[in-house]
Amino acid sequence: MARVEMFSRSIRLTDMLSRRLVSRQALRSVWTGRESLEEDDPEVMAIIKQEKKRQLHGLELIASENFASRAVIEALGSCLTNKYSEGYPGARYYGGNLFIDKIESLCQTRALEAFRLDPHLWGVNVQPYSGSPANFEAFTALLKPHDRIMGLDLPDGGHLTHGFMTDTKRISATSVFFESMPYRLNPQTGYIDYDKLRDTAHLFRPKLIIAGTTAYSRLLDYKAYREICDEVNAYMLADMAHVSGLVAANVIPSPFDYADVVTSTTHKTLRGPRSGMIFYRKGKKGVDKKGNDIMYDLEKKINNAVFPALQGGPHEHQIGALAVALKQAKSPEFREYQQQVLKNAKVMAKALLDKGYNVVSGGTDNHLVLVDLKSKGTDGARVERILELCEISVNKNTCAGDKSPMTPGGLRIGAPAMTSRGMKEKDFEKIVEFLDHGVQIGINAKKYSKTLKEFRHVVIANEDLQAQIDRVRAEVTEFASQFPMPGLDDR
Ligand code: DSN
Repeated sequence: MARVEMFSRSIRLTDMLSRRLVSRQALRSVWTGRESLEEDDPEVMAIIKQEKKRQLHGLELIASENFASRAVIEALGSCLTNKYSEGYPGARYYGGNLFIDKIESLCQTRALEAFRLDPHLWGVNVQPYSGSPANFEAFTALLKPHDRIMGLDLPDGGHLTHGFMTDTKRISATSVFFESMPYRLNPQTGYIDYDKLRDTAHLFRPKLIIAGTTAYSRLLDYKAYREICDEVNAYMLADMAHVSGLVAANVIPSPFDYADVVTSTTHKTLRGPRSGMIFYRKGKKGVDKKGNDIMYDLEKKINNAVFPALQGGPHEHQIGALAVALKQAKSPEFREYQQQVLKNAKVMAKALLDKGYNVVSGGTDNHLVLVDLKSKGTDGARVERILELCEISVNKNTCAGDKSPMTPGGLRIGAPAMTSRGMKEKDFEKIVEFLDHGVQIGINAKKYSKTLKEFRHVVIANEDLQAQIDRVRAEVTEFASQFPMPGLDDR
């Protein structure tokens, strides 16, 4: 072949290849929606990878957190996220809900089964987006604006939505739209003071009393709540968010034996997606003076409060994922897991007591331990920060009598998440060693700093403290990385 012809063929070939390359690049630059997250948004993907690494390498001890299973995460990231379905199964405001109806009905059925409830006596709404909406929805259903409620005070272990307000300010919307009166712990014992609750209820005459906690390590006396509610003619609402997994596994007493309404989140001990549920009584409530049946009227009120009063389209991907978690909650493996959670929390409480810590109420009957660090000369905020630098996640928490939620005296420590990674009693003893090291570093760091701001600066600027933190962090990550992570691959 002549050199000129060879040359022009090679030019044509180069042109063709570069045209192909350009068109491929052009194609690549056209967004189709089928790109993986890695291809589509490397920035978000990189942050997710960092968070995954944090979860894999650290010790997760926040009492309200857990690790959802792979099946739950798959349902959560499914096509169910695409659908609008305002209304309820069989009565929607949008077409195309045949399968969504099946998912939501299945979730309702499984919710009742998971808590061993007779569908003639109990119903459930699985649409609340999470626990705080569920509580406000339940209050809206049962009460008129400015009706009176009583809940455990937040510094004593109650939740914001149980009517929290300070001396000068109404903080939670539940204290703005309803009139709230707290009940508290007995400061000597660290247990709920039911006598005082009864006396206050007789004076305040609430329309609803909440039996629920977020930082209380003892079992609730649901029978006592029921009696007090009956004495003052109040609804009894149990918020079992923290303990719903333990209740489903039947390893602690159930609020369903006594309450009129039960609310819950679904991602704590229950190990589901982040979502909420409201259970309500159905059927016969009693008999009036003339001998006529009095029926519960909660179903319509609760359903209307969720939709259309306070929510729009339900998050059916959450509902699908919750259905998966509720099936898991009926398994023998789930019961074994919850039994292990109780054992691990007990071991943790004992190990802390043995090291001279002030464990509120002297121990635990559930999944968490509350430690009051004031007697150690430090506080929850400082220790939370040190532990965070050591790859241990806990949260600062008020103990009864604490004024500031930003620098409270306490630390709340939970067993559910690390038990989900397979940790047993001896591993929780090791965890207490790590916690103790963190507290000692916090106590040392406090010597160099007066304010929390100075403290935060000192712990990263002081080389000696840094070296101590680095040592603990290295041990923590080596220890935690040995345990498999449910729901995520280990890369
Ligand atoms: N934020 C939850 C907890 O940590 O207890 C309650 O909603």
